[in-house]
Amino acid sequence: MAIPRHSLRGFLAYAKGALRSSIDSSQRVTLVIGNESADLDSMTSSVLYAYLRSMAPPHNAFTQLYIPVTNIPSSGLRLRPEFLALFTYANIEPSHLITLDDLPDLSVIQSKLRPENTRWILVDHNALQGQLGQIYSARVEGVIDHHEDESKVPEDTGCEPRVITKSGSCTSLVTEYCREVWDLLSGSGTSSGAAHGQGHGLSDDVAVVKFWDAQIAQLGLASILIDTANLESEDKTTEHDIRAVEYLEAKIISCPQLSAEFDRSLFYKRIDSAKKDIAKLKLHDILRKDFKQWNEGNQKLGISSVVKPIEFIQKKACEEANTQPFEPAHLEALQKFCKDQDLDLYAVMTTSTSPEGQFQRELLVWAFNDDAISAAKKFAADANEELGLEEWCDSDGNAHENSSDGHWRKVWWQRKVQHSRKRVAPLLREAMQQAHNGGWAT
Ligand SMILES: [Mn+2]
Repeated sequence: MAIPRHSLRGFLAYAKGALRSSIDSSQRVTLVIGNESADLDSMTSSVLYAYLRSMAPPHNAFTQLYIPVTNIPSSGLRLRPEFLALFTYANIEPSHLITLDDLPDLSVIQSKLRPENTRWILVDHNALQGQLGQIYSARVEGVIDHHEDESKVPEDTGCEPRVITKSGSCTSLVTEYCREVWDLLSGSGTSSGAAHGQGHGLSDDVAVVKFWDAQIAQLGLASILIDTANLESEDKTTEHDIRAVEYLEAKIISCPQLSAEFDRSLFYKRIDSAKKDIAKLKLHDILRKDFKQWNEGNQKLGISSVVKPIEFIQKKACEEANTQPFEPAHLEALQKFCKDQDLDLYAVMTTSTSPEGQFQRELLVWAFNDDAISAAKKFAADANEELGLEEWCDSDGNAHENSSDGHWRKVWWQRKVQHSRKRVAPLLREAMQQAHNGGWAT
């Protein structure tokens, strides 16, 4: 039997407790996990899917309960001010979110959470990375994603989805996949029996369910608006996003407590400015807060996405190192980050707005050994046109290409701004594979 209808807050508390007792008593669990950058889209995709699916699981589901996991330790939540801003709309707190801290420690996870007792559904990625991937990849039996298909999830996923398609936000695809079930649930809210006495001052169950629906709809809506710039980015917005926004907005508008107040653009602006409010964070945290890594052969690639320009990184590093502006403190900071992460090849992708109001991207690539240098140079040559790479100069007019001590580093403007890490990562990985196969001589 499906679990009764809860508020999101109630559901997360229930799921967290159920996960703990399933681990303690070696019971089956179904985990819905976003990618390791744990951005807003990954978090809301897993929460939305797990929440709706748990209220109406398919009849042959592995378990009735679907547990949403945000793919970072809970300490990472403080690096994501947009999460905190959004949580207030959904009446949840950081402690409600289920994170890697709620899974057994990696050193013992295999014995405490036996692979055969688990089923994994991937949202916002389609290949389970890192140690979790090494242990549980064969237990992945469902995916909803908008990244390039790595062909790691089996073609036949049984009663779970295998949806990998282009969209601005993965949350749009989750919304689309679940909307039929959600409509049924909203219609049957009065018979759930879970909606009594919730203290909202609402007189009937229908109103309570509408309020819960509106809370979760705001959670989903935030990601889609962030990922498509309030549906205004032509490069990113797809039909999936437009339809999902209409659907979620309708849920918010039909809730009497919220309909009068709700203003989509204002809502977007609030979450977006929270996301960009990273001035208080340490540079190290800024680099790791939206970070992804991959292994190609014996080489490790890492890419940080940063919502501020390189100039911001330079200033931040100088402040922290207490040096004069424009001394290369940021290079030391970046290099230390790479060392900590044990990277052979590193990229920083920045996004910012020009003084004229244009969306812009910079790309820094840094290779730390000969193989990585071959790959980086191959990438620079092959991807030059597709990404619109153009030499970047700092405010003194100096280009930023450096080759010394067995390193190579270069910074570009990426003029084809439609290409996010979703495209840049595969291009770098391809160059690494080809350089590794000896197809390129330095
Ligand atoms: Mn995404």
